[in-house]
Amino acid sequence: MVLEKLGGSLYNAIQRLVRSPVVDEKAVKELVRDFQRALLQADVNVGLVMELSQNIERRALEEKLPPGISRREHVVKVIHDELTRFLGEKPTELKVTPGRQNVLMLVGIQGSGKTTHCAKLARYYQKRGFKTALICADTFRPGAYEQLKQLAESIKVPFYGEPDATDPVGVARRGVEHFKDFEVVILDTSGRHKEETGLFEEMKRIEQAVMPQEVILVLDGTIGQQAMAQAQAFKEATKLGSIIVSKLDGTARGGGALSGVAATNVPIVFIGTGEKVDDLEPFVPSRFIGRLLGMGDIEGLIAKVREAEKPVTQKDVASMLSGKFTLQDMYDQFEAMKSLGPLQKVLGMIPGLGYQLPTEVVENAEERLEAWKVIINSMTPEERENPRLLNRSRIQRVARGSGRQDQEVRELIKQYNLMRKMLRQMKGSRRMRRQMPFRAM
Ligand SMILES: Nc1nc2c(ncn2[C@@H]2O[C@H](COP(=O)(O)OP(=O)(O)OP(=O)(O)O)[C@@H](O)[C@H]2O)c(=O)[nH]1
Ligand SMILES: [Mg+2]
Repeated sequence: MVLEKLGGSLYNAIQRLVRSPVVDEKAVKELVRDFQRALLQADVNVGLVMELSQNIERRALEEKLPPGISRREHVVKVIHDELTRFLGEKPTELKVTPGRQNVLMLVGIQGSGKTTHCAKLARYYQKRGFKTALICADTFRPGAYEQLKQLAESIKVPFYGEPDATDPVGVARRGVEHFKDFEVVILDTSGRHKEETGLFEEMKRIEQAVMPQEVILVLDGTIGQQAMAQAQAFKEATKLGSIIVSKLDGTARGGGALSGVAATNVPIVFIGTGEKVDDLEPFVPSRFIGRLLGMGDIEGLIAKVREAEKPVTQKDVASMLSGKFTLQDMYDQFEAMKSLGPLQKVLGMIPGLGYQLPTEVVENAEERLEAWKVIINSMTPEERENPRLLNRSRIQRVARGSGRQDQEVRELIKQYNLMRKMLRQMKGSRRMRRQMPFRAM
């Protein structure tokens, strides 16, 4: 929950700046301070936070404004730019050349998710039509052979391993030879602590023996500050080409991973978002930045909000807050949200809102929208404007007219009353108004 608050607080800080009547030096400095606090809490390395925030402050205060751009827009853009520059502009793709053998060697410390991500990568390339195979060169951990073998079988990817082998270098070499007609050959290695020089030696020997096209570090997204030291240690020991950040499905925002990446200059290519073989996503920096800041997919959100602006600007949220809020307004509000995508997801993109709407309102809203539409259409215009008119006999009439149960009509009215109450509470609360969707940004 601390992390959610963090995202919300940064979002609020940016919103405060966006709405403040003057964007002066003081406002920028305040924002930069909030920004630092947020990043530090997200576990980003102190040195990097300082560098980033100094860049932001300097650019925000000194740069000449591009034509047609306001100071406040410029500041928000500078923040986004700096973060993006930090993580790389564009998504980096793994270089895999069709028609020849590409050996991808996965390395990382114990339990970081190497074996799991070998299988995920195999699945990923298999789906894209590459002739793919898996090799287990982990002779260190008992059970490693079985684990990868079973994963390989579950996705029907050819597998090479030697259950009783003790020399991982030999296994790796024979495996790569065995799959010489394959295009994507993924090599699992044993887990190692960065202190264990013996195991590091093993990794280097495997690398020399099979000359992989790509050495990929699997970095646990939940380890925080240790990520930097870890990434650096691996970069020194091998020809590290790219990074996969695993376990980003939990509460971790991956601030540590950000530090690790900046320290090594090695691009993140994928993120792991679960234990299953399909839980792998190409890494998109802007999305990650949003996640790190608790702002969701910023670009996606901005685009979607723009798209959805029209129907909502007519029904101005402010006028809703000023007291009049009819059933029709509620319906329009939910309908507009639906057009943005799954309701819950959209709400999750707006920190502060997701957990301030009563969950009953959010959870089943999407499913109920269709039913609500029919029910509301069966009401008279007066009833829609003033739902208080809906007494028992009117409810029965509406239910019959819409082919629904009385209970469902009552439920709709209950939801309406809940939402109206919530809006009343929000009325006058400037903080909350800032967090309303559709007026954001
Ligand atoms: N939630 C989640 N769990 C993951 C993810 N990736 C791996 N895991 C889990 O993390 C644990 C360790 O994963 P492995 O793939 O066995 O890790 P490893 O690096 O091969 O471990 P060693 O071979 O012992 O060094 C397992 O329980 C996996 O299910 C992920 O992206 N999300
Ligand atoms: Mg393993």
